[in-house]
Amino acid sequence: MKKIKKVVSVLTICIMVVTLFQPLSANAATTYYYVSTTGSDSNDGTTRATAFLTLTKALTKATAGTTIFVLNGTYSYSFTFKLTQSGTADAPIKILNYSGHTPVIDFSSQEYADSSRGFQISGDHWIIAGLTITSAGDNGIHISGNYNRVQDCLITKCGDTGLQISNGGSYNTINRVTSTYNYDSKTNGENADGFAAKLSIGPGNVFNSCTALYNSDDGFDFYYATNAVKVYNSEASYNGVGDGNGNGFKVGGNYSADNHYLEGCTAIGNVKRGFDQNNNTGYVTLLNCTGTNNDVNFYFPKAPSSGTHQFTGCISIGGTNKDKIVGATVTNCTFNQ
Ligand SMILES: [Ca+2]
Ligand SMILES: [Ca+2]
Ligand SMILES: [Ca+2]
Repeated sequence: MKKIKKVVSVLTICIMVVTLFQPLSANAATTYYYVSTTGSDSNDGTTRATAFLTLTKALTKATAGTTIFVLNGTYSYSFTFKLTQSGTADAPIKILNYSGHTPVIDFSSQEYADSSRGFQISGDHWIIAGLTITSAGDNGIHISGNYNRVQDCLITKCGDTGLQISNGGSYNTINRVTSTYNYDSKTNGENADGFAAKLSIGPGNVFNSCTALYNSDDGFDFYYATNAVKVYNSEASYNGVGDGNGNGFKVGGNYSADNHYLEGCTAIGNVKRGFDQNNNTGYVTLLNCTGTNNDVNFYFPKAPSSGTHQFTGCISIGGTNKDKIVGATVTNCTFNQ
């Protein structure tokens, strides 16, 4: 009995020592802050009852492992949130809606200018989820960093592309984001896409179940991406306003050879093309993609410089002008040629 007691007390001491000397990183992984329209920036921000008033204040606390919960309400900002710090793979930095809440981040007081983005993510390992982001002077979200994730957000009424990856951004994942009614009014709509991964991105960028509707330029634009993008189960419909190009999925540009992959994607009622090669000299894979009632549903008029386009299980329905399919291996598709 004595022996058992001794073992138990030794164990207790061991547990206490372990608890006392837990590495700091374990604590860092559980740091939560709250932002509320009824909060105050002189609070400590660590509970709902002592929430901060501004996201600006919460972001001054953000290091690897920080989670910032944003509660219901509209938060108006006239400047860009520059997310320059980085999380890690195990401890990303998160900006999330508080469970069941639908906060709106409103940038309508921003100047209409190329520098007026809503969130500019040049850091790595950020997660932004559950926010409505509206009326930025330029992009709602611009990503040039790596391993970031944006999901379950609505991005709308921005003065340029809703969500853009550029400048080498790599391994970013965009899940279930809707980007709609983005419109660059001063240039009569020629630039604002729903989503863009264009102008020199890095590898590994993926869009899952995203929707681009009623944007002035293109739904998805991969102009001069210089690396392949993957898109799954996404929709680009009714894009094209004013001087906008009005393509659903613009999968190339500037004669860059980028072997993009699209699976289960749908393009309906875009002013110009549902799926548009746009001078991509690489080959594009389209698996189970459908174009319906675009001016042209599938427009691939040029053979790739190497390889062949891989079109499988694709369907073209309606459309004002005929599809153009050149240099493709076509399997089980119904094109209108
Ligand atoms: Ca712009
Ligand atoms: Ca354009
Ligand atoms: Ca475009």
